[in-house]
Amino acid sequence: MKTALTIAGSDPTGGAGLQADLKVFRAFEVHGLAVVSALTAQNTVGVEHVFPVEKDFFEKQLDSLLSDIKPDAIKVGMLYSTWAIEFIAGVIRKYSLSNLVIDPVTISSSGKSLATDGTLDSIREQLFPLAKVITPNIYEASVLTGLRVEDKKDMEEAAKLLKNMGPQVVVITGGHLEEIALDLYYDGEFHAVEGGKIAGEYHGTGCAFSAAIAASLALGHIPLESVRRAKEFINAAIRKAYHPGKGMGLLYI
Ligand code: PXL
Repeated sequence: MKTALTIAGSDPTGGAGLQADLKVFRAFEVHGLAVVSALTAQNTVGVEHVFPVEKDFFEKQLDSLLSDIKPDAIKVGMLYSTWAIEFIAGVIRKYSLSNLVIDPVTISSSGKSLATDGTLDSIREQLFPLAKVITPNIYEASVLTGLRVEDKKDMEEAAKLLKNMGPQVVVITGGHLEEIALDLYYDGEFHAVEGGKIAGEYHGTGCAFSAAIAASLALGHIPLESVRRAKEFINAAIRKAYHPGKGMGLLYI
């Protein structure tokens, strides 16, 4: 059995965060490992509170796990604290880990901040050079590059800048822009990733998408194939989404 590790926040709704990631890993028949960066108190309407794990204990989780198991892929989601990033970069080098997927999470779909000041800069500087795939949405791509990313041309320009920051592959998800039903894949060349739009009104689409890419990489697929499989998986999950609460829909994963 291949293994994939998520380093992410806890979401009690099970729609995003590490709970969603573990379900995605299971759906891909990859054994899921999870290290918690922060707890959240939230429901389908929105994120109410964030409680970061203590630094020392965050590091103990990773050290203990990685001294025993070498994951076939890693997905990094919500980190919240800047210090977590330096430590993750350190263990990736120490344990020669590959197939790193970075979802540079900044805010929840309901608008709550899921990162502290400097987190995104630090992710860009320390984790992007180690990453196989990064999956910013249009908003995150704007913050990371300083460009206003509003149409396909902007997305292409941002993808080139992001690729220069070190990752092998950049996937900018366009689901948050009404006019753009497009995910842009760039590895030095642009590739079409078909399959409709990953809509923003469902909770956790970004989490599930990056987890699915990591699972597929863990299984040995190349990045383009992994992203295509992930996109197909998310589209199926959106088609079967449900509304157990009063707010956003949750994916069938
Ligand atoms: O989708 C971003 C995200 C990531 N991680 C956690 C979250 C959310 C959004 O709410 O709660 C834990």
